Amino acid sequence: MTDNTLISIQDLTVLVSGILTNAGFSQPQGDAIARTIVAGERDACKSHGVYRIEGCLRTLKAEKVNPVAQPKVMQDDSAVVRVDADAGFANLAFEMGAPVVAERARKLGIATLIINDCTHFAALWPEVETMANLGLAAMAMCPSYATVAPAGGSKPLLGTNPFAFGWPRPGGTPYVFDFATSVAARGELELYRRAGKQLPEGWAVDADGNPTTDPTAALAGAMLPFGAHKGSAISTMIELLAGAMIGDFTSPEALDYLGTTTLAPRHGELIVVFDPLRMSGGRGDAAAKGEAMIEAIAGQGARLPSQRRFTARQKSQSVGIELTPAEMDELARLRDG
Ligand code: NDP
Ligand code: PYC
Repeated sequence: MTDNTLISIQDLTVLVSGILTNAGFSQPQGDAIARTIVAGERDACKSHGVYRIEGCLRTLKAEKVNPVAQPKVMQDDSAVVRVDADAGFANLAFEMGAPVVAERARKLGIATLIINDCTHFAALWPEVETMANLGLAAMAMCPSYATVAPAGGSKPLLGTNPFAFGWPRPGGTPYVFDFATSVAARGELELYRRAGKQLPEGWAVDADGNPTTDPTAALAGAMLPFGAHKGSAISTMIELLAGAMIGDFTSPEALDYLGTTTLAPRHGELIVVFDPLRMSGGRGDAAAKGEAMIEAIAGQGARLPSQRRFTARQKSQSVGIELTPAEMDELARLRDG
């Protein structure tokens, strides 16, 4: 028996949205941010769940995000759909752009959703899962702020630059992965620090470039890319495609703009959407071939990415989201204060 509380997805969404709108976010902004935060908590993604509310409020207080932003969707007949997020959080901008880019991808086979001038504090699986639930494959990526040393370097330059991929599966949950291109998300380091735990080796270096397992020294130093030169190159690609190419901040520019890593980062986001039906060009059944590959992976006993998340989601949907007394106290403090 624990002292944990079970709260329904609906009740937690109303509570989080209320905290955000009381703080000054418009209803559409507050609702979209709340949906994303609660989806993270529902899926046991603690590093992007209710713990992020405080960061959203800090970013608002520092006047680094527009709480009443009205995103504008811009489209022509090309494959590029652009949403100007109006300096707001990315969540509402994505929700507005998603049906438009899905329609474009169905028409052209491939389309991109570019979100400019947004603040992004969240995971990227909501983006690719939304597309997969519409029968579309998608890749999503964005820079962050400079906190990661390139392989062979020792100073923060790259962001933790997340990359996500989604593939629709007939009649089931999609194949989705979503990871930071650093060894771990920065949110994880902060959770280790709060828990008073040492980091695993190989995650970070301190401010002098020496390997460290102390989360405080790591937060003051640099995180490391996953997979050495390979993760470093993928992270660089994200800086180029989802920063330089779309006319938005790279991670060092985002850090310069903010002047701190304690606020949510401002930059852009790139989502590339494919219609597997159109892309296969009649050369076989893409969905069936995809299923054969995914089932063969699972058939070896390997766990599919997002499986943990989908299991957590099922539990949350049936019994509610489990929050600790400390998390409930924090929510009450934010609501009342
Ligand atoms: P994890 O390492 O926790 O997970 C990465 C992916 O791998 C997930 O899809 C996960 O599925 C899957 N996975 C984990 N373990 C296994 C396994 N043993 N076998 C198969 N698949 C596995 O993610 P990170 O810590 O790198 O990133 C966490 C989140 O942080 C991401 O959602 C990312 O988008 C977000 N982030 C956001 C940033 C931003 O600027 N907005 C910056 C950096 C990160 P499952 O979830 O089911 O465990
Ligand atoms: O967890 O690395 C992270 C992160 C950075 C910005 C948002 N999330």
